[in-house]
Amino acid sequence: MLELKQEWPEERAARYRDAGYWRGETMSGFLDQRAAEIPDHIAVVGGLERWTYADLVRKAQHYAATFLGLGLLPGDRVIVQLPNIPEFLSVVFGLFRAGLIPVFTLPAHRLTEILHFAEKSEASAYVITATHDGFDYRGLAAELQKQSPGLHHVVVVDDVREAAETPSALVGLPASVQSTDVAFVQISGGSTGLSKLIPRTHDDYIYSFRASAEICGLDETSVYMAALPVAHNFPMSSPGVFGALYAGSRVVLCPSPAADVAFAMIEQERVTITGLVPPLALLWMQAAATTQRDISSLKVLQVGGAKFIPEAAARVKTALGCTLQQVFGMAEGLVNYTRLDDPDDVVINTQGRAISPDDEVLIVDDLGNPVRDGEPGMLLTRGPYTINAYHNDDPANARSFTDDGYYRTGDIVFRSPGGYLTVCGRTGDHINRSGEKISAEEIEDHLLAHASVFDAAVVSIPDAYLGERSCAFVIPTGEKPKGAALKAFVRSRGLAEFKVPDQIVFVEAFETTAVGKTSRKFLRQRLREQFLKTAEL
Ligand code: OOB
Repeated sequence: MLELKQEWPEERAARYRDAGYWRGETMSGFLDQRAAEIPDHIAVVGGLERWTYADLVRKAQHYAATFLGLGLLPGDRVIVQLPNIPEFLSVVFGLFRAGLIPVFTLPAHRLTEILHFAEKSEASAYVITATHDGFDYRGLAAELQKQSPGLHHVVVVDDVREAAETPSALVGLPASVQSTDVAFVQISGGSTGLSKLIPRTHDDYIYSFRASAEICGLDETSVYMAALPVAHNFPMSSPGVFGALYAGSRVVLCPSPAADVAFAMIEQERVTITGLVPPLALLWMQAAATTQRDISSLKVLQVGGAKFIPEAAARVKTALGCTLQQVFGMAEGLVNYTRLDDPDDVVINTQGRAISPDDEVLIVDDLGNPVRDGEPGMLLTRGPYTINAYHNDDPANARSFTDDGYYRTGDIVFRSPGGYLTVCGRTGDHINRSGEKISAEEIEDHLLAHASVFDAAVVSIPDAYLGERSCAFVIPTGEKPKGAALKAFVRSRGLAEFKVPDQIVFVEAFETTAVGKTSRKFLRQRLREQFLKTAEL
């Protein structure tokens, strides 16, 4: 099994320790500490469950014992595909406690994606809920096991839930877990081809959410609600459920980000802070005008994952009666926040500034030379919680990191005084569809697998609601297939629904100058421009 690691050059690691960012804490360790300090404080609310910090630790112990009882060994990787239910936390903290490595996936992922994660991570177990949103995860698990022989165990939380009520033997933290070890694996947005695996260490991740919790003013009186899928880095750690637990706050797991469901939760639990992607923020603002629910407890609405346009950002305070916080982050590390006491102008027009004084942010032109403040350029970064390598992916590492360890974010930004960043666009060819990232290349490859597709190019098209939607330009081999049939074909390849092209446009040919693998980027750009020109007519 290929070792999972994430290492910083010793000089930088020493600096981060000296500065007090990396404190030697572990995921299991911090939760135990909180449970010792405030055992009876409510930690997690969701579904019909309401757990104290002591309950959460006990349930995590039970899961740790369950996993080790299956014969899993510390260091083994476990794919976790769970929605926003309390068991997400008992399972994940159970895995941490057992020294097992969660590999986080989204509930929307399907066979092709999970198979890829299972193979890349060499996972030996898969944790699911039986069904969610009408989808049968047991069926997916059965199919997965057929195709991935190394995946020996499937744990369905519905089957162990009842047993979790009975106290189990206390499972100690395996002595082998160090704060410099990889704690879990996150999944990249996948700008080129398939998603990459992002190993994060206890030290680096805990620093990012501890500092985030401070920036967001969380304490034991705060109530953080996860409305977005909790496996995503934003609701997980910015400050997310982990930051909230670190701060001794209450975590509310909302089963859906729909305004009616979420507003009921806000009213019931007196939620003080939550995070959304821009399209949902627009819907919430609309719904707030007529809601019967009392959402006055909400003090902070975070918006991130995709660009929030200033016109919409300016309306948050009046529409929802709370402070807006823009969040610009990435699963690879760097997270920027507007601060809660920033002037309106900064909160509305920028995506915030980095968490750490030691986040090194470089904005460079095509030749790699730094640009002046106010001028757009490519954002490169390194720091105490930004990774230095993806797992098991040399080509991606060669592309994504500079020789001196900067991560090429692919984002085009400009910097204003005080280090605030405004996102203007990106260099990569992915579609940011309502915060969900779709790799153009990945979808093109699926389209090309269809017998009637001679060539395909997938591009992002501006969309008033989604921010961007995906449009596939397709050259048919002979007779034109139906657009709906092609969409169904992509869906049948076992992909998350959000990756199915929103629109399919058939064309006879691509400009010859723009064809060929190396000029794919140019082709996509030309197609987008032509589409937008005709759309304006
Ligand atoms: C978050 O993480 P990822 O890994 O799904 O996506 C990262 C990318 C960024 O490189 C950028 O292209 C885009 O998403 N992005 C934004 C943005 N926040 C993220 N683009 C414009 N404005 C923003 N506010 O999306 C993520 C991770 C942690 C916290 C928040 C978001």
